[in-house]
Amino acid sequence: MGPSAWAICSVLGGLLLQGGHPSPGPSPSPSVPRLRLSYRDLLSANRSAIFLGPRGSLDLRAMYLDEYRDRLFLGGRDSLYSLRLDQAWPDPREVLWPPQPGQREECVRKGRDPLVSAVRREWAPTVANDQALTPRTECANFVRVLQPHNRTHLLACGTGAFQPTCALITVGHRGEHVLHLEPSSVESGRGRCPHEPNRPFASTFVGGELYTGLTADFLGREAMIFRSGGPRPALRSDSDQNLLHDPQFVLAARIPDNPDQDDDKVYFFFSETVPSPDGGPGHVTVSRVGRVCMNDVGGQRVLVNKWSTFLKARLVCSVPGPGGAETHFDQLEDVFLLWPKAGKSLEVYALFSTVSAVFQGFAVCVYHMEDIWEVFKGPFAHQDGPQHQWGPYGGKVPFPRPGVCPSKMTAQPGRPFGNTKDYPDEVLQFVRAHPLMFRPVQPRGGRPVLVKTHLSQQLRQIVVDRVEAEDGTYDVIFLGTDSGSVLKVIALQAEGSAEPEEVVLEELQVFKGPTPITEMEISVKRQMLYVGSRLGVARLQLHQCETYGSACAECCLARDPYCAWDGSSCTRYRPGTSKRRLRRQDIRHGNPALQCLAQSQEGLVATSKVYGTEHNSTFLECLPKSPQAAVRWFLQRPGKVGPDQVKTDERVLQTEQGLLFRRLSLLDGGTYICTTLEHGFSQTVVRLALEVIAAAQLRSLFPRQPRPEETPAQGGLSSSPPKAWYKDILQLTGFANLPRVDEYCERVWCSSRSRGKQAKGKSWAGLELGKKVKSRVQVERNRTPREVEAT
Ligand SMILES: *[C@@H]1O[C@H](CO)[C@@H](O)[C@H](O)[C@H]1NC(C)=O
Ligand SMILES: *[C@@H]1O[C@H](CO)[C@@H](O)[C@H](O)[C@H]1NC(C)=O
Ligand SMILES: CC(=O)N[C@H]1CO[C@H](CO)[C@@H](O)[C@@H]1O
Repeated sequence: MGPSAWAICSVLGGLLLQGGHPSPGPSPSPSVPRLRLSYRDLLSANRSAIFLGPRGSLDLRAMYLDEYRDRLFLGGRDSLYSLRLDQAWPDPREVLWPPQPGQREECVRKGRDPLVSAVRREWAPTVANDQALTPRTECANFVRVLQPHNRTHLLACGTGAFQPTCALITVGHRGEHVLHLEPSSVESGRGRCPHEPNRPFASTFVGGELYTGLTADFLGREAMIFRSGGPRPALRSDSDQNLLHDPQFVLAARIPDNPDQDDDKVYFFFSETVPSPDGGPGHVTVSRVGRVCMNDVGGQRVLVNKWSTFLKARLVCSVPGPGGAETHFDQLEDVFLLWPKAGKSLEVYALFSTVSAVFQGFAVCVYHMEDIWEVFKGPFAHQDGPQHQWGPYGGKVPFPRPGVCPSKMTAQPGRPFGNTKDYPDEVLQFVRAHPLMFRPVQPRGGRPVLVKTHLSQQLRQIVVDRVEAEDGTYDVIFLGTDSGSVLKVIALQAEGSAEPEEVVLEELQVFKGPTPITEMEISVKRQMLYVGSRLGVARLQLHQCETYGSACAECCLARDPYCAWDGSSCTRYRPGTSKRRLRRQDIRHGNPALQCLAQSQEGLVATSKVYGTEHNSTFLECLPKSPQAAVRWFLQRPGKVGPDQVKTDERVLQTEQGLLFRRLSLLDGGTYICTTLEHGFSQTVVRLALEVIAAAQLRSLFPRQPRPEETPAQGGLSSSPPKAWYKDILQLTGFANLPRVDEYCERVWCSSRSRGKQAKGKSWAGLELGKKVKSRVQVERNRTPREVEAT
């Protein structure tokens, strides 16, 4: 480990210590999700629905959420789909779009096939690893562009087996559900779609033109920002200047700077691998925001048909360490634009990862668009001096200021500068030589809103919803992981603390297997998240408040801004409704003691009777809903005043699932109370009255009888009480064998229910003996089957 690696580790060590609560006892870290829902939980609760296409996998590469038409468009391998959002899911329309005749064969011949690996090695040094693993499948048409062309058509572009192709897709007017490809519109997609299915790529369709950030050649080396498709000549980056260093594009979007439409720009978010900035050896990864004017038409003599307004700046997302050293998160993973209500400035939520080989960390930083504008108004970066260090450009900056759009602002008497072709050569030369701003863009608050450093999975996608709750406005962050799950998180800014408190509300396993999430779109109107992976797409409800439980305290402890206690259940919180005063919600502190005074927790939990036998093991189950809660057991002995906390030792163990007695003693009898402590709020989960049956008493009850195998199967059992097998049952009731015990008892005893006693429970009830020997307790509680499965 080099010295820099040590620095990073110690910084993060400090960070974790600051962030974590050094609380004693078994209280897990707050970044443990409060609720984990499995793939099947989500489906069975109708929280999610999945579309994997007719072949079981779409090989999805593009997704476009069209809220105007209420449609979701999907681009896969050799196919396109349309799903309706407002009706039964999925009801798809499909268009097959394979490569043009001969293209697949040519692709294979050109070396995108493992058999021609010699050629391939020579050709593909820059091809990313994941592509190299699946070369044969690259020779297909992966749809990577899906953009609204006009009211009736979409523009779609695909890799076309390494010959990018575009076409118009008829999607019909609003309310219609049609999808077909216009054969006459098929044309080359060079510059509009990358050749490769997996290389990072961004596009946006604005003002009748498509803006793309991509590598536009077969070898994947010529990185550029490209504009095409309108009546104007296509415009591209100046490749001589090396303006982009191996960029990985994440997002492209039109963002108006001010009400003057002439000043509108398209912004690109990406990371680059640049030569070490301090003149040292090697390369470093940095994240960027870049922009071009929409009314850029290139220069007259310089930069002909090239961008004349392109500028870029660094996006910084770092955590200060104890010694002043910063830990940087430099690899941009995803960007989400949080469009404001009128009068406020746009906020840019960006998800970053570290590029360090030593540890894997992720951070979310938020940038105000105003801060980005300020940086573009600031000094240009200039490389000078003996070591070619970077510094602010100190000389005279020509007019119009390089990088500004031709508009009223640039007009001067006699020199209107109506378009970039009018700009003096001097201005174009300057922008060509100084595309980088000197100052980096700092995040809001100077630090990330979220840092995750010890995750078992990686974070890939981010979507944010601004939610109004009773005690304020919260940004709910949805993070898509590489294991097919979505984390729902809020970051609370505690008063008087620089560090935000992170609350992971839910972890939702959207896809069955561990497939990386590659797309995520939110529909605030529908309160839905559309989550895409290579396999397909899932529709996921943003919230399902009843899942948190049926008690006020559970609803309150969930701290979900979408949910509140309405007096009888945990439901969606809607600000400004007439029932407002009845609503109980406390996101900031999650303190049910204040919010749920009327609710008596003790009263809600009934005492269940449990039997155990002397000298034998027994298990008292207690599964709290939240893994964040600390579990404590108390014992109320008959005749004693108050309950005492259960003392654990070698004989009595506290496990994650409950209390295990290795060998029961007659003195263990009494009422056991399992409580959870969370945010200072104590809650009773289970009350169990344990009665210990003396060994001698049991022996006298059941003399030795034949084993179950020796008795006739089915029907023969009902005539005599099944006393015979109690010893087998007792042997089996070690808690590792539980499923088998249930199975066994089902088989052996349930057939004897016909004796007339109406059985209540699944396997034991209705049989006196069963009740007595049962050592694992099926406690009647508010847990539904899916919660059991989720734990
Ligand atoms: C499942 O959820 C969808 C979307 O919210 C809804 O339209 C549908 O009626 C629900 N189905 C059931 C059976 O609850
Ligand atoms: C959309 O564009 C297509 C192709 O240019 C054209 O045929 C169609 O009429 C246009 N639709 C509308 C509503 O303008
Ligand atoms: C009273 C009783 O049935 N005790 C049993 C407890 O478990 C052991 C084996 O673990 C048996 O041998 C005892 O009979």
